[in-house]
Amino acid sequence: MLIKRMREWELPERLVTPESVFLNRRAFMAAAGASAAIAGTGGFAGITGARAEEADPSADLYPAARNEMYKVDRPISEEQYNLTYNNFYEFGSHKKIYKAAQELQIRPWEIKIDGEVEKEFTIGIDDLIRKVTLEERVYRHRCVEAWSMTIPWTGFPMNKLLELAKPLSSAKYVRMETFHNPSVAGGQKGNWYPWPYAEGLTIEEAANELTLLVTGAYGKPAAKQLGAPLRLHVPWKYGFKSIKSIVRFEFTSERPTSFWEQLQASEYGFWANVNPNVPHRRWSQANERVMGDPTYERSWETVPTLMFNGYGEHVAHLYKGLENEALYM
Ligand SMILES: Nc1nc2c(c(=O)[nH]1)N[C@H]1C(S)=C(S)[C@@H](COP(=O)(O)O)O[C@H]1N2
Ligand SMILES: [Mo]
Repeated sequence: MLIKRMREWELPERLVTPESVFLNRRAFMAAAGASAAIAGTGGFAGITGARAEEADPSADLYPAARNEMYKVDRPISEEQYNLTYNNFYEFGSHKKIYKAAQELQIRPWEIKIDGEVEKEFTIGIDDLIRKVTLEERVYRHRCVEAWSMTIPWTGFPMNKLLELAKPLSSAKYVRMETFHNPSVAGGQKGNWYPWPYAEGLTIEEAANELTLLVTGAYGKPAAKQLGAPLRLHVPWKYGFKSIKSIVRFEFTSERPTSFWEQLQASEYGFWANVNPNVPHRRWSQANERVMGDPTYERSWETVPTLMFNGYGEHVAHLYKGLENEALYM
């Protein structure tokens, strides 16, 4: 008997939200958005981040073809839930920041590539998007606060950005930075945070096939509260690594200090790989509450958290020889 060992992200099709359900919902949401715009309430448009007067120049690239390599064993989180339950401290230190985030202007949007690269340069988001091929990938997202969602991202492998950036061999890390503009992002007026938000990966992590630079979600350009026009998603790490609204990639030989690490290094480290066996200083990481999924949410059910959030087969090798580091916080 031939037994094909399934990779953890290749779980059976029947466990994924049926495409038809997803597409029907997408059609429904689009219709709801259109009627809100017509009614001039702005209510729904305020949630999606799609204002009538701001046509997204990349809209023609959506929906991108789904990469069927990446499957998960959970239904896709409800879009409306995902769009109204967010961490984006630039707009407030609570989950209901979606309205405030609509103030962010996402065009023009310049991205700086600098540090230890062959040649530093700046590129507009639309030039960048047209140099790569967008694809859709359904990924698990696990916040360090012990909740999770399952999201159909659109984006491109970060490896493509490395090809464009041409880091020197001396560059061991890439440091990423979010915009800094306290006049639109009220949270940035609070000087008790080390703005701008920053994160970092090793070059090997950035080059891993799973590491995705995200431009969209749910088959369209990303809503502002999700970190438009360009954010990271590293699905085997706690959510805070997945920096939003990136304006700079700096290549460096020194390990960067990230936003949360600077605030509280004893609780939020550089590596932050998901591990159910290593508790946070103040709570267990053994389980997670599945958000935006009616089945789980109604019952307030939690499910066990998986090592490397279920992506160990792809990434465990990155940490060989680093056993003495704080890999899991
Ligand atoms: N710039 C920036 N990026 C950020 C954050 C933030 O506050 N600011 N929060 C992080 C955290 S803690 C999580 S869980 C995810 C949340 O992404 P989501 O709102 O799309 O679920 O974004 C991450 N990226
Ligand atoms: Mo998070």
